[in-house]
Parts: sequence; C-alpha cells; structure tokens
Amino acid sequence: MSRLIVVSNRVSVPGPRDKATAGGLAVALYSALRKYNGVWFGWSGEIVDSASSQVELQYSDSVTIATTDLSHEDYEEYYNGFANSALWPLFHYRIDLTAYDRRFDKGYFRVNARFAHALAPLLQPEDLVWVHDYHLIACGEELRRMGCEQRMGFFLHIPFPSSQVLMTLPNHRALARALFAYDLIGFQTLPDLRAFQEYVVHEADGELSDDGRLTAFGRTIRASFFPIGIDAEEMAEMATSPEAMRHFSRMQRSMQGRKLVIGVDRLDYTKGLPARLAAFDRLLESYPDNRGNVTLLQIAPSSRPDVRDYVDIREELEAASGKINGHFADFDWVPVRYVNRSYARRSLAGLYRASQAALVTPLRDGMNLVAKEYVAAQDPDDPGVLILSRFAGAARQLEAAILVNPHDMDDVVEGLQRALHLALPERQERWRSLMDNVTSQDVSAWRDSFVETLRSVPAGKKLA
Ligand code: GDG
Repeated sequence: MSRLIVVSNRVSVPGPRDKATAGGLAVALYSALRKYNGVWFGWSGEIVDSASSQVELQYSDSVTIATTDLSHEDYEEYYNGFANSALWPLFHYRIDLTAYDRRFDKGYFRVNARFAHALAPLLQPEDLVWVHDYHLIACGEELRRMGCEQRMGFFLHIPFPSSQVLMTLPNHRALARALFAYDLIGFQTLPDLRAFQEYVVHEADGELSDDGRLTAFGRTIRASFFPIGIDAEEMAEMATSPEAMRHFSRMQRSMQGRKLVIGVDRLDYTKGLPARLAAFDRLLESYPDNRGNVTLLQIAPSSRPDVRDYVDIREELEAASGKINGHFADFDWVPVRYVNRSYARRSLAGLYRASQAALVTPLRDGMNLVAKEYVAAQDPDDPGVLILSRFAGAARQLEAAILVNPHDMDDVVEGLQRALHLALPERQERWRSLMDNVTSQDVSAWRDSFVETLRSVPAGKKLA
C-alpha cells in the first residue's frame, strides 16, 4: 500500500497524554498516517537565525515526523505576512484587512520552495502527498519542478473567495497556477468549489469538463468538495468523562438555574465576536426577561498575537464585554463571562453540555468544527440548541440548526430568543437530525474520502 505524506504548516503529534488538548483534526490525520505508515512534514515551530532545508526526523509509532525551522525573516514574511496578513483575510472576504505587500509574497514562495526541497528526499515513487491549507499552496508546484511525479492532493480548510475578491491580489495568477500542480484539490463546500471553477474558466482561460475535470496552465486536475467533520463518537464520550462532568457540575452550580449560552472561538476577526456581543447586548435590551436569567460564556483563546489586527480584536472584545456588564450586571449576576484562555478538550466538552444554546456566528468560516462539537457533546434527552451562521461551511450540512445572518443583528437576537424558548420535543428533533449528520460525515469519512479520491486520480504529471 502506498504511504501517505501529510504536509502542513504545523505538525502536531497527539501522544496518549496530550490527546486531551490535541485538536480532532490532528488526531484524525495522525491516525491516517499510522494506518498508511506515513510521514508528517511541516514547520517545527522553531524560529532560528538562519534557516536551511535541514530536516529533523522523529519516529512515533509507525509515523515519521519530519520538521524544519523558519528564520525570523521567514516567520515575518511567510507566516505572519503573506499567509496570515494577506491570504487569511482575503479568503475570508476582508479586503479591508488584507496586506498587499510584495515583500510578503516573495517570502511565501521562498518558504514554500524550501519546504519542497526539504521534503523531496523523503519521498518514494508510490507515495500519496496530501498538502494542507493556505500556508502551503505553492509547495506542490516546487515539488513538480524538481521532477516529483507522485499523486498530490491539496485541501483548503478556509473558504475560496469569489474571483472579484481573489483578483485584488497582485499575484492571484501565480497562486492559481500553483494550485494546478496538484492532481486533486479539495474544498470544504460546493460554493467554494464553484468559486474556484468560476475563476479557472473566466479568469485563467481554463475549461471545466462535464465530468468535473478542470484544465488550465497545461494540466488537467480534479477538484471537489469534502466537508471536514469531527470525531463525533469521541466527543460524545468525552462529554460524559469524569473531567467533563466536573466542569458540567461546577458550571451548573454557578448558574443557579439560569440559562447558559456558550461561544468558543479562536480570537479572530472572522469569528464575528464583536457582532455577537452586540447581539447579546440587544437581546438584553429588547427582551428584559433575559436580564438576570441568561449568561453568555465566551471562551476565546488568543491566536496569532504577533499580528496587529488580532491585538485590536482582543481590545475591542474586552471593552465590549466590560460595557455590557457595566450596563446590566447585578450583584449576583453578570451577563457576559469573557474568558481569554484555552481549556482542555474534555473540560470544553463538559461546558458544551452544560449550555442550553451555542452561538456560532462567524462572518465567514471554511467549516467551523465548534458547531459540530457542540452537537456531539449534548445530552440526547435534554439537548441544547445550535444557533449557526449561514456563512459557516457547516451551515450547508447542519440545516436543523437555527440558521442566522451574523451581519443582521436582529436576526441573531430573534434566533437566540427563539432558541432559549424552544420546547423539548423540537429541541430533540433538531438535535437528532444534526447528530445524524455529525456522526455519518465524521472526520474519518472526510479523510478516507479524500485519500481514496486521490488514490483513484491518474498519477501526477510534470508541469507543462
Ligand atoms: C480552520 C478553519 C475549519 C477552541 N478553543 C479551544 C479549543 N478550540 C478548538 C475547537 C475546535 C478548534 O479549536 C477550532 O476549529 P474551527 O473549525 O472552529 O476553526 P479554525 O481554527 O479557524 O480552523 C475552519 C477548520 O480549519 C478545519 O478544517 O473548520 O473553518 O478556519 O476544534 O474545539 N480547543 C481547546 N481549548 C480551547 O479553549 N482544547
């Protein structure tokens, strides 16, 4: 059987002890690597004075972990720069936050090429190469330039923007050309796939054939959508683990019969956090029966603290939650508990289960795993209600959630008020439908369907 080579910016090995904190995605990729005796290649997380293509190898189970370092310049230009200050905002439709700095894209292509040079000596002819996410779009193209003919796939975890948005990027054509070095491109949803096809046909003189193949830049490739899932069974088990139950009971005691609404998001401007707090503020204003009776617990661990926009969003949230609490709090109740730290996965599972509703209202999101985790952690006899943004990829699957438009504050307020008063039979019915989806389209189904599709495409050819 061919080996699987996973390439991603960060490599995260879930050992038995840190499984509690490792994300579901890391666990799923690692289990695939174990199954296929694979290699996981990526950045070590180290920043050094001068980086090279040198690779450090570690062996864990039957998996080889191969990592390489970044220099300070790489970190600024590739990671903080092009990946997180240009591609991330742009692909989430935030042209206003996008840094169009030519220095950054040079660094991006340089680091992608260096990753390819470091990886190539580890490859065997029959390997399947699976590259992940917007950091490493150009890695496959450099591997092809070096003569690698393995089957190569790429999966984009974030949305693919419409052509008009993508074309604001000076080097959009170079990115599209780089994508055509792969044999299979996976997106989260049908709208992402359609946006890509549109770009290829209308802006890259490409062709879309009846069977879905795309031809451009001298190569023919497959593109499809593979909605990512979670390990639903594991999340359901975690939600009744002793650690989860401890958090569940502690939370219930502190709520004293009041209702809890939960939000869990990396602190990121795509997650719609200021708009969410504003909607909660309006809920208390418009429906006074909620005062003293409902609390919003917003867990938002910091991410990418070196990027200015992330510092701004943190300050904005601290101010907004302080303002709501200042306005509405009483001596024995605060409306917003804003927590800027992260919790172990089992603790999180207990908090999901203790919440009568979850507010998952990103302005735009590739998929959103929190929505699925919340569903999987519920008590089937007394499930909470999911309020989900229409602009999260997950909304395409989780149609039984209360779907809202996060840009329309009143829609979010009405959705939340409805969720807080939904009768038990309707809660159970909605939850059953959501849970069926989360279980049947779980992370193993996602992984196997991508890998099997990649295995079935014609073997990779050199660039034109
Ligand atoms: C990208 C795409 C796509 C959060 N706080 C804590 C914690 N988390 C975990 C959640 C969840 C994960 O982080 C966040 O996943 P999301 O899917 O919500 O979002 P991104 O990080 O933006 O991920 C996204 C995803 O890739 C997968 O393709 O769905 O659209 O943007 O698992 O639980 N985990 C722990 N403590 C916390 O405090 N342990």
